[in-house]
Amino acid sequence: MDENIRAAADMLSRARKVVALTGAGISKESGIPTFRDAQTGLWANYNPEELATPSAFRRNPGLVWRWYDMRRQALVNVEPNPGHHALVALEKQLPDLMIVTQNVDGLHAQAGSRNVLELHGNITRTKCFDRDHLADHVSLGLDQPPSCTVCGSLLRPDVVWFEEALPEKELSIAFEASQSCDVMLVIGTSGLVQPAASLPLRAKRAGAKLIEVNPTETPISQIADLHLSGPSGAILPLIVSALATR
Ligand code: BV8
Repeated sequence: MDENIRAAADMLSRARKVVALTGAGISKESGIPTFRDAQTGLWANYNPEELATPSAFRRNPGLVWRWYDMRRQALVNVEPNPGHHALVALEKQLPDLMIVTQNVDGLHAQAGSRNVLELHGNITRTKCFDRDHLADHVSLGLDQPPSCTVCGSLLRPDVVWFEEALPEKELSIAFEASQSCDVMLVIGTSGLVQPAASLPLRAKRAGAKLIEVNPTETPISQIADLHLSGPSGAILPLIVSALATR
């Protein structure tokens, strides 16, 4: 592992532009279950991919609202972990670091990262279903979604559901950054959800080095130049200190 840490620091030391693509794995050590972790309690019988869709919300707005309310309540006592903080430290050494996250928990910004692109929105923001009117101060613990004060349609979390298009602006910035970076760190993602999962291949095809940080192999492992196997909260601080002491 030490050799791989040194090799990763070496690649980063030679990079001008770095992108860090993160998934649910980087938030696991903050206590947020990943999408592929089994759901527990009330939600054990539901598959996230079936709840995170417009059709699920149309069919049963209360159920979907309560699922997101539970996730928002869980966020109240959650802090960024050493993995998030390592990326803040990395940004100090590599000012041109961009974080492209699939996560909706807001932990990168909460840790202090300045250049964060949220591809799938943010669970702490709420908008209305019909016209995307943003709503603030929506209380936790409601059983049913409130109605928009502007147009009357139901409120929903400001996240990108399956079968919904990603925000055009963020996606084109992510595509451009993937195609122009020298190194892409791919951290804590199973690489299954499109179009985010296509970013590492875009980077590779454009000549970037890929460094994957994940306890398990993923489809991205096949094209990665380095696979550092382990939790990002342990591995990222090692990479950052190896880079700082070069
Ligand atoms: C779209 C917000 C089109 C909601 C999420 C091809 C092209 C385009 C679309 C598709 C396509 N094929 C299929 C599709 C449809 C679909 C899709 O990809 N389906 C998959 C399931 C096959 N894609 C879409 O629907 C996207 N929309 O393309 O629209 C379109 C165009 C025009 C007009 C209309 C439509 C929308 C996708 C976004 C969905 N929303 N989130 C919410 O959060 O509730 S995705 C959601 O799942 C998360 O945000 C996250 O992105 C994803 C989960 O993935 P990961 O982050 O990778 O997490 P996962 O649990 O899978 O893995 C965790 C990893 O961490 C594991 O590898 C594990 O080993 C590792 N790990 C564990 N512990 C640690 C760790 N790593 C490091 N440290 C640790 N300690």
